Amino acid sequence: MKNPHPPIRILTAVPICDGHDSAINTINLELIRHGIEIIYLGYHRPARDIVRAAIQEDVRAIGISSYNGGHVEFFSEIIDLLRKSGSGHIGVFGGGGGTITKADAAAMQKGGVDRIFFAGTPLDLIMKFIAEHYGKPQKRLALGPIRDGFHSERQIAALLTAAVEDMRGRGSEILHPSSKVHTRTIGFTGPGGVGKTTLIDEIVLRYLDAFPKSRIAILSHDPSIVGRGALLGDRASMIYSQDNRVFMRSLASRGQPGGVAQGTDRCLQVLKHVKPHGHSGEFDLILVETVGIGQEAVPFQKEWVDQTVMVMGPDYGSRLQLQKIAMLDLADIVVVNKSDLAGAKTASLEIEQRLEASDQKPEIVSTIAKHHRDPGVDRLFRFLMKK
Ligand code: B12
Repeated sequence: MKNPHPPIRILTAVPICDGHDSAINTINLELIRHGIEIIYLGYHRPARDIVRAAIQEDVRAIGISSYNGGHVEFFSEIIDLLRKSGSGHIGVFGGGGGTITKADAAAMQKGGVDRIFFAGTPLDLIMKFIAEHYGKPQKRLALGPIRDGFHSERQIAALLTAAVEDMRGRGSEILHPSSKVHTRTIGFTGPGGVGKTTLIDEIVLRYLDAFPKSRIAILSHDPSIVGRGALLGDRASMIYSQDNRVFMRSLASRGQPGGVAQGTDRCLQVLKHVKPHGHSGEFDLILVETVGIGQEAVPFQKEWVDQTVMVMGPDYGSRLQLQKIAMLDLADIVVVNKSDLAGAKTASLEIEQRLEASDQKPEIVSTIAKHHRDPGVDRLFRFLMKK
């Protein structure tokens, strides 16, 4: 159903060479409490990564927390990059204790920053500012012409927003779905905390290396309750997915049970048919990450994905619990991640025994995704590329 008042989406981050993330973590929580969907990019982030992510996520504004100096230049670089990429409509605001002086703030606001908040500002005042400046429904920008059949990141982002909000018709003028889909789509699912995001990031690294001209899209889901905010934080733990050849979009489940969001199928349609600028055709690979799922969930419909990967950790309770996990009967590959933890060997054996009863006969791979160049992830990558 069309949502008349979709939540405000704001991207937050801490600049490069700055590890002061405690303030932004507090502010993020307060924003979420006020119904805002936060895409959090983490700390030590260069301006170009922040701007790229803000455009891809089609956010209303960027909030930056800056404590280590260089803020005048950093904020101005963000505004410059936004304007150059035709996204000057994205607001920029932020704060940074006593590091940002009143004189600096005045210069920054003159240069296009909407507002700088100083030490001691009550959080209520920040929420009021956001509601007043970014809370009103925005006039949708024209998507502009598609050049030679290719879509800019801003156009892809706007099409995805239309798909999420179920704005039928918007964007159809620039999306001409070809009947044949060339894109390979892989779905990753599994309980929360098993390392799906890190695993996907490592797969991205290998794909970008193996196919130097390829383009990847990632559709990532995090949980939220209807009418509430959400912390969409997968980008904060990704390194390789910040590459220029990767387009990532974070979706909140907005009360939809089962691991995905209401607009997931429409978003996949968009991603399978757009042709990103500077590429030879459609995206080569789409990776979908679900919310951390429960035993009953079967998040992917058959026609959505070409392969499904079920990611498990060694800690699932007991052998009996394994019998109840529906996705173990449906996955093409089962990954036992965090296989350096105690109990991982037993887990692999128990899962293997459990899978003997499944018709699907999936491959089992043990990985340690947090280890760079983990041979288990190499093996998983080979399985994924074999098909
Ligand atoms: C806590 C802290 C640390 C912690 C950081 C923990 C963490 N994970 O964040 C630790 C101890 C690790 C640390 C380390 C360092 N720190 Co330090 N740190 C501080 C301290 C004491 C408080 C900052 C803070 O979090 N305040 C809590 C927030 C909530 O309060 P606030 O700042 O008043 O925030 C309000 C507004 O600013 C605004 N706001 C802030 N951000 C945002 C964002 C948005 C979007 C919005 C809307 C509003 C907003 O809203 C808040 C609401 O009231 C400050 C001193 C200070 N008083 O600012 C120094 C300070 C920032 N640190 C400083 C320094 C030098 C360092 C180190 C380099 C020290 C060293 N030599 O190792 C390292 C660098 C670490 C790194 N990797 O970057 C200096 C920076 C000097 C400068 N820029 O010129 C400061 C100013 C201390 C000083 N006076 O020398 N630090």
